[in-house]
Amino acid sequence: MKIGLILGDQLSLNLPTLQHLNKSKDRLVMAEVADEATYVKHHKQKIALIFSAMRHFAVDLEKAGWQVDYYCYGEHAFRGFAALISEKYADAGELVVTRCGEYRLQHQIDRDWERCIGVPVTCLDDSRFLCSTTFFQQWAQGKKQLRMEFFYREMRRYSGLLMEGDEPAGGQWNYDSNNRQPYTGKTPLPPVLTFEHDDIDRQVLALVEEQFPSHMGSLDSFQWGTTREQAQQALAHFIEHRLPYFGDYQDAMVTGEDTLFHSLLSPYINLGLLDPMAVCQAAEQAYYSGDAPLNAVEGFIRQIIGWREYVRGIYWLLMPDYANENRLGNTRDLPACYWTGDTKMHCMAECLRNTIDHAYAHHIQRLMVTGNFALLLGVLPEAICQWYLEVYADAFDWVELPNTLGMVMHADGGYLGSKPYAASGSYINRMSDYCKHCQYDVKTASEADSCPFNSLYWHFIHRHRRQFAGNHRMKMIYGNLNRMDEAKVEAILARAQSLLADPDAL
Ligand code: FAD
Ligand code: DLZ
Ligand code: SF4
Repeated sequence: MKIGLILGDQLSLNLPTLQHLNKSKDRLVMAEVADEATYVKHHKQKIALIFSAMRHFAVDLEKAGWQVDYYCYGEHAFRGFAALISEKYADAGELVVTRCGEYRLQHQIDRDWERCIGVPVTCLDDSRFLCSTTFFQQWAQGKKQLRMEFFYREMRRYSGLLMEGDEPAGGQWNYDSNNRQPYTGKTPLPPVLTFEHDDIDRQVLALVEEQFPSHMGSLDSFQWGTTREQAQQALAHFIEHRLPYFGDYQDAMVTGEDTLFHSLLSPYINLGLLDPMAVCQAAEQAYYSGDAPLNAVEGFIRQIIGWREYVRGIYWLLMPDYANENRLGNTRDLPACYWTGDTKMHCMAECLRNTIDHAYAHHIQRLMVTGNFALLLGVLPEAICQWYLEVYADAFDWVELPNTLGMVMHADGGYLGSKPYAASGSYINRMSDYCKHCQYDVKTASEADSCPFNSLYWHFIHRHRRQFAGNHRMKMIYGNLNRMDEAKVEAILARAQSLLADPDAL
């Protein structure tokens, strides 16, 4: 007999493990284990989503004729998979597992498992991505600089998505110049999709409340779908109600509106409940049937076959050294508000509320508010990366790390952006209504009530002038700094220093 271990983010019926095994002879193993549930202090909703989705997937597998041994949290004494398998399956002929999303666990498997477990281990490549790690390595080889846009075009050609022969649909690869407007309220907001909890959900929610009481968040507002069918409903809901305006309002932020026109599909895609290519095909279909404009559909598809595949490629190209990068030499810890949500900065309070209540924040909230603030403060990349890995329902190291360490913190020197995404309060003011509701003044940088993003932005630009003054994309910013009155610069820097002395007071 062979056994197949199915991990919590491998909930796909086309998983290579299932193709490799024979349902009439072999057994599948799924387990909720402390090593995975506590290697960081995951948000309660993230654990609940994963456990419930795992339990529902086990039912689907049994319905499809598989024999599944499922180990529920708290009902067994194994901390991790290796101990469980060596105790229960020492007589298995082979252990089959699809390669892990995260380096941490894959490294343990490669290093220890055959020796500890005493069973031959076969690792299969994960076919659920468009771009294999080998293809990405070949693509990256010999290039001085990697750029997502060029990778994305390769993926468009390879997938055939939005291609008309050899040409991109509409004649352009990228329609971002038509996107990214602030939200004015003219377009009605989409309806909210909710799912009823079944017995499995209720059992898991009670279990998580009992076993992980000190983890972030509350389960009262748990709204995630936990089955394949619900994930499909979420996709259909997005295509009908949100996709048409996805591009227009992709970067907008509005007080009290936690999702706007975003898809909320990342947890389902990352867990394996939705196939990324099928998601893109559904969006493409909406364009060809006239239900969504090209700027929206292209922008959405780019996030999935572009950014999502690109960050995974970077992760496997550069791990494990990547996780230790800190090119800006940051040392600070995260302010307490990242856990409490308690801050006078209205933009931060809004994004943190969304995070704490829903284990969600949309991309621009993550990048330009909570991320930007950590960058401007000079937080240690390890500390902010761990936070992002803990708090979002969609967070797995392979996707979180490049986004945080690379895109937000610029700690890798620039694989995900040729310049840091550092921004002052003006950007937040342009893209949101946050500043209207804030105690701080977004128009000033050196006064006692000045927007902290403004003062810290100029401090960041000033303190990193040796790294960035030669960057041609930052020439204008350094030109502005050089032209600023010396006394004004001194006053801004002094105000920033006082903020840096006590960020918890903000
Ligand atoms: P939408 O805005 O509707 O986008 C559609 C889909 O595109 C997403 O579901 C996702 O699958 C994909 N996507 C969009 N942007 C990215 C990106 N930059 N990288 C990878 N995929 C992308 N995404 C995760 O899935 N897991 C993470 O742990 C994660 N951590 C992040 C940390 C930081 C600091 C930042 C700036 C971004 C992070 N992202 C992460 C990317 C992005 O913010 C989320 O994918 C997105 O907000 C999820 O919400 P959505 O499904 O509504 O996305
Ligand atoms: C994130 C997570 C959590 C919280 N719990 C489990 C678990 O109990 N059992 C499991 O199989 N997977 C879990 N996961 C997902 C794993 O961390 C993920 O599969 C690995 O890190 C590989 O990407
Ligand atoms: Fe955020 Fe500054 Fe605007 Fe306040 S004024 S909401 S701190 S950007």
